Amino acid sequence: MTSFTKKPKDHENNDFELIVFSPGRINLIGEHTDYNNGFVMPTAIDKKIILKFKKNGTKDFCRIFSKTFQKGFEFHLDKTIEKGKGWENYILGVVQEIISNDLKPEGFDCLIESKLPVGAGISSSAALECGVASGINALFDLGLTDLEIVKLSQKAENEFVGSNCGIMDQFASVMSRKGTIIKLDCLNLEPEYIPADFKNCKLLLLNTNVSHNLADSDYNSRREECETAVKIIQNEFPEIASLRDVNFEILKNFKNKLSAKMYDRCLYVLKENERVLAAANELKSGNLKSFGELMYASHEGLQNQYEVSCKELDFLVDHSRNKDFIYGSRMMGGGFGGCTINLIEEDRIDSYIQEVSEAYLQEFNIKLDAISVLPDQGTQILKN
Ligand code: GAF
Repeated sequence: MTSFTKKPKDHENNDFELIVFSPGRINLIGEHTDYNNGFVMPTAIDKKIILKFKKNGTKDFCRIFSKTFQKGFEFHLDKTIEKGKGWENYILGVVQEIISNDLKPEGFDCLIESKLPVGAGISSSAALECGVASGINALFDLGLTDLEIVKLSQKAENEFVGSNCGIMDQFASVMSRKGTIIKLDCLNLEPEYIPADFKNCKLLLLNTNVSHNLADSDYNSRREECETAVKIIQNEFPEIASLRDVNFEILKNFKNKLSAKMYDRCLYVLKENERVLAAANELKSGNLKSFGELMYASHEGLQNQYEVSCKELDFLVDHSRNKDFIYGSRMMGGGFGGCTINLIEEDRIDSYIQEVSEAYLQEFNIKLDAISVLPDQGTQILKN
């Protein structure tokens, strides 16, 4: 694999055969539940990565250029693909996964432009993986279904990148429908599409602009803690496959057999699953205040029991409290930085952004970024 910084000359031409719009995602509630076979409520948003593809006439030579990073790299399609650095691996991992599925793409060029901030917790990585998988699939008529693209992209992130993520981000990026929120059962991957009717409110993301170093390893260790707890419970209940099968009573009986931390992690997951189910009903019934209270409760669990928040996120959530025009606020995504998601009355958004940005700057000397988001369609492909 070779890296370069100059955009290839023929990437100037507008002769790309197809354009893929691959969205980021938000998650209203249901954090760290996906890899425990639980429930989540994500959707794709109107901020996307745009990927242009064309065949380049070779059997196996591929060339990628990112307009955003002003960097590119080229590689050959091979059974074992050499690892690159950072963002390159999300692409290389997907290509490797496609090849190991015995599919036979040929050489291609790909030009990428991202409108998604990296490290903000809106899943630029899943958008990149799914965008690449969808583009190669369409360019070479490989016949992968949307769900296969979702699973293949997650596997690339797990095995090639080494981040043990669940399925939520890839599922939301590909399968979302405009104007709806998905209530996803991660056990059977059955989505329910709920109209995103937030009345006089909007969803506002506040990006802390911090992403703490240990995010990946701490994420993986949370997952391990849950899996170890399941193994301990399996000693007495072999039929239990994941935390999804554990109820509050069983968990209570294991309190002395699990470490205090492990017990807290599991308790959080069980409660968060309950909150997602309740939140879906509140959204369907239009009870936005109750919906918002569940968001606050979710944050509290993530902060104190699951311990994946950080002081910047906590500050933003605390700052939003006791304001009658903000119904709910919580950290979103894996944690340790990134964004909060806020359900806020539309006509108060501008003044709140100004006020909270000043307070945040004063507290941390960091600029806050506000991102208004709309629930949008999953992956879209335009053929030239
Ligand atoms: C990250 C992961 F990629 C998701 O699978 C999910 O676990 C999320 O963190 C936490 O809910 O975005």
